[in-house]
Amino acid sequence: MIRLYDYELSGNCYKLRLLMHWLGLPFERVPVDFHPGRAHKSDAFVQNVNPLGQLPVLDDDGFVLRDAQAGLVYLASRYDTPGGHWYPDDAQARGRIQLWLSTADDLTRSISAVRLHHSFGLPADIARCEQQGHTALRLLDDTLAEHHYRGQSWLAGREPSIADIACFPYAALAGEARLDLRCYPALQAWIHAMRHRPGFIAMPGIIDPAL
Ligand SMILES: N[C@@H](CCC(=O)N[C@@H](CS)C(=O)NCC(=O)O)C(=O)O
Repeated sequence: MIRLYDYELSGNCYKLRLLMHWLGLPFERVPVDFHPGRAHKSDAFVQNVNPLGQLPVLDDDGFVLRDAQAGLVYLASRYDTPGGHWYPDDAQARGRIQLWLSTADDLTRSISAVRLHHSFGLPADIARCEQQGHTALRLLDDTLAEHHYRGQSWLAGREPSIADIACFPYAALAGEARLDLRCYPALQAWIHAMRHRPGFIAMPGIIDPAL
């Protein structure tokens, strides 16, 4: 059984919940009191689960893996159907996906940091993070607009991949970081398309259009 060390409000944990849902994988959630408990920084967590004191962490029958992007690569490689679209077996597609997995980390360092500051009062260099957040959102918007002209709706191809899942949460949660998405129309259309994919699941701050 797969276990996910999880926090309901974490966009990084949500990435793995979303992929496991779309893959139809059963999993057990191990709730971690990120706020206010800071349980991810406890001695027990740092010594036994993740030395970096971060969420999410996957445990697949004793194979323990920290980092949301690493988790997406692992789960899609291990559990997607042969020929599946989440992490295609194609060198160029994987190169493009890796590019967006790196951008996803930029979104965590920028938009997630501002959101945690506004929500929980955690310290952050707001001006710098806002500027970096907008840089990443602009890059996503420009890319998606260009892809749209070529009849391609997703970040790394004609089908959604783990690149889309990795970048989705903190782009969709930008409003909670008080970043205005109105100047990113292609990005907004992509968020809409993600939310309307069959089998989509929500998280607080990202609404399920079916509900
Ligand atoms: N690169 C990591 C970053 C994970 C991360 O920053 N997680 C947040 C929760 S969403 C966290 O644990 N923050 C506490 C910290 O960085 O000390 C990943 O993608 O999983």
